[in-house]
Amino acid sequence: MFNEVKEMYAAIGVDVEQALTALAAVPISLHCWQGDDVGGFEGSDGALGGGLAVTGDYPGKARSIDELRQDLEQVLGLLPGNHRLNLHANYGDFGGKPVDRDAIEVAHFQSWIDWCARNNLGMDFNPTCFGHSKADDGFTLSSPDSGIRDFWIEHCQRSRAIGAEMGKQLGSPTVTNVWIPDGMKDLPVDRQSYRQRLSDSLDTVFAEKLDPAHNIDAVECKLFGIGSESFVSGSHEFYFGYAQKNQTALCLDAGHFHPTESIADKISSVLMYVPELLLHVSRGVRWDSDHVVLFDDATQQIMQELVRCDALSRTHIGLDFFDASINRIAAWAIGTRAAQKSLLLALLEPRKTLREAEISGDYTTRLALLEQAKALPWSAVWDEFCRRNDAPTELELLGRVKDYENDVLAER
Ligand code: RNT
Ligand code: ZN
Repeated sequence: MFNEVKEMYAAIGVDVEQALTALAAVPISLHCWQGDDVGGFEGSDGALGGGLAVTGDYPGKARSIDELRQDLEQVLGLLPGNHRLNLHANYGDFGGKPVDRDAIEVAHFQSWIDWCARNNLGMDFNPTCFGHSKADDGFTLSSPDSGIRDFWIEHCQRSRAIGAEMGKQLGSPTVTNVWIPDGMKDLPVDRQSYRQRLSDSLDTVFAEKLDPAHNIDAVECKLFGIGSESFVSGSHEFYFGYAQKNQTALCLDAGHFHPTESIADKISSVLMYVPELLLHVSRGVRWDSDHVVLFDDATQQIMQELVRCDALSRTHIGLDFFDASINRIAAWAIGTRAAQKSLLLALLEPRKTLREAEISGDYTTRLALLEQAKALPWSAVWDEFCRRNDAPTELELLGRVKDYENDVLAER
């Protein structure tokens, strides 16, 4: 079957083996927070806050670092290819002791670095500027209170240093992504001062130059959140300008724009002005920005743009969703595989022919070929990729998830 499919693609000028090699070279950064509903391991049971909300109470959630690692190992076994771990600062190994956010150190993350080294994973990192009493009034780096700002500046500075050490030890740069929840439920009368303070705080956070071979800084915008419907300090325009001026990476989260706005069309523009891109592949549904990623038009269009713009080498692909209403391992695996399948489909496009049709004004051929590409048996190529990488094929996936649920999750 696979060989026939390969010939079919060869007939339209697509080299399947080349596509598989390219797919294998793209790691997806797995977000640790799908495993425990963004809880973390600080030992406090505080509210998540920051406009983040996780709904559902599916049994089997990871309650400790060991359980989260066990689950991640399971997920990694369900994914073809080599990936990365995206860790939030509140997931440190604090040994049961209270360590406030302005006191985190590399030592608290050493066991994660070691675990990643053993599992052949690169690491990405995030300061955690939510789920904390000092973020309860809705502001962190743009707060009018200088004491609050200083606290979060210290946390972000420490996070960058930790990110750099992760990247150094693992021999692959860590993307340290700053997202803050700052915003207002109702109409502000002084948007400007919040943005000025945010800009100043970020300048202090990024003042120390770190080796880009170890740490890459990224900033993440958002249009609105729960409780910040009218205003968010770190809007798209704000961070696009900031990233451009300071040449940091820009993070585009697929769920952080107007409900019908796609981040796919932004990629070719922002990459003209910022050096690198971080993607939070996610799925917005009405007011929620974090549903499990699907193999849908939005995800396919993002991956098409990365391939068509030849942007894979300048893009870090991460995921950002959390669903507690279904098996969390399934959520992780299905969402990640959906991103990978979308990338594969993009890599299997007859790019040269499509471009020739477009440039010569033959839009009929362009449209026909794009429709044709969807109907080709690309899923046989995906299953082959899974088999070569010792991962379950599409039809085998659910059984594997259910086995783990019965053997491990049901005992929790
Ligand atoms: C929130 C942002 C952010 C978080 C994670 C947990 O809207 O998308 O990336 O989801 O940092
Ligand atoms: Zn995000």
